[in-house]
Amino acid sequence: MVTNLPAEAAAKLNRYSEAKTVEEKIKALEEFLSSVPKHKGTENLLYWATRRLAELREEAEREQLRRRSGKGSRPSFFVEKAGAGQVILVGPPNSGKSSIVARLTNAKVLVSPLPYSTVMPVPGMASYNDVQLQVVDMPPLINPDGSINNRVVAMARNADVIAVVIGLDSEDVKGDLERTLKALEERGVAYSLEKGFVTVERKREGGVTLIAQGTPRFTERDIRELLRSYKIYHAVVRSYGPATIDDVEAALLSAKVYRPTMVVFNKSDLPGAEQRARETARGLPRDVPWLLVSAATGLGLEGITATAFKMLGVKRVYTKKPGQPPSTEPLIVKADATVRDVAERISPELAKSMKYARVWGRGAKYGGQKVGPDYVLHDQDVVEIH
Ligand SMILES: Nc1nc2c(ncn2[C@@H]2O[C@H](COP(=O)(O)OP(=O)(O)OP(=O)(O)O)[C@@H](O)[C@H]2O)c(=O)[nH]1
Ligand SMILES: [Mg+2]
Repeated sequence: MVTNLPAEAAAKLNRYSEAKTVEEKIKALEEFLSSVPKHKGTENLLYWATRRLAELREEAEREQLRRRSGKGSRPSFFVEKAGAGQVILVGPPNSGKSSIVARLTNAKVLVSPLPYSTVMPVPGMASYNDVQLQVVDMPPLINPDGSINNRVVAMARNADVIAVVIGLDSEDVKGDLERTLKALEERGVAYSLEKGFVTVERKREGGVTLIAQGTPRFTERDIRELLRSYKIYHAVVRSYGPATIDDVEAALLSAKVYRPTMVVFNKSDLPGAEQRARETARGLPRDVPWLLVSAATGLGLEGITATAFKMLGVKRVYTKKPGQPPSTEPLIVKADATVRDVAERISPELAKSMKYARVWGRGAKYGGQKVGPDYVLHDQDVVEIH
């Protein structure tokens, strides 16, 4: 259903999109909400806007806490990112989240047979080859009273990768997984692009372009009409899976985010566990990989860091100077990084003055191949910039 937004509300939404600080965003969104008429056609919009407002308010509170941090402040629930990316462990109580973090990192975490033993997130660093990943132990996603822990959701929305941890000793493994994924989805964390997801990138010119992967439940014309009602005339809309027009509205409010997600079935050491995991995993979308691990024996745990690294879409690049061996510490770069990007990381001057580079690695035709600044690097390439 296409929302017929009054001009006033559309203008307020634009103010929200342009707002820079959290405070400005909150104010703009409050004004937007009060100017949207309440009827069937605006139901979803109101839902997403209210969600987003709650999230922004939490963000503001976090920022305030951080500013006040120092003596006497209560510990913050929020965990600053470190290393090449943040992987957070999300799931039902007792599934073994703390046990996994204890195995993968040096962090001091509490492992206990009692449910709800973890009450605050605890970060640790895990190494994958020579890359450091942050792995965060979390309290259970769903509270004892059945409500969703908002602060866990806030962390999930900010994380780089989500690992959903399910204990194979549970009486309802399938239900545990479904409830966890549903709670994430409901709170605006899309865990699979195959379920439908949209991004809207505003432009200055060029009209509205739709780039669709999968089969969206709307036409290019629906999109134009919807965006026009928001006074948006130039944008690139990317749609994944069976996305709906509601997903477009969620995208306008940044109320829905996609977070690469894997499912970790833990306690595979128990009898019959593997069979249960296989049956449960059958319904998962193809872009949600699953793993079988045991925090008790250590089996399969390195798969968590390896999968996270793949999902982060980063690469390790080793730089070297002519006549010298490559650096031992890699530079962590984005998946599509070029030689120029690497030069930029070393120094902006080098990026400007560089002529060519020599590359050793998987993509190179021969060791020391001469390439230009636009050459796209592979994981573990060695680069020498001239
Ligand atoms: N058999 C077996 N038991 C495990 C395994 N991993 C964890 N456990 C046990 O499961 C119980 C819960 O482990 P925790 O790591 O505290 O679970 P959690 O997910 O952090 O629990 P909450 O913090 O309450 O959400 C403990 O008694 C662990 O010893 C495993 O791989 N196999
Ligand atoms: Mg725990």
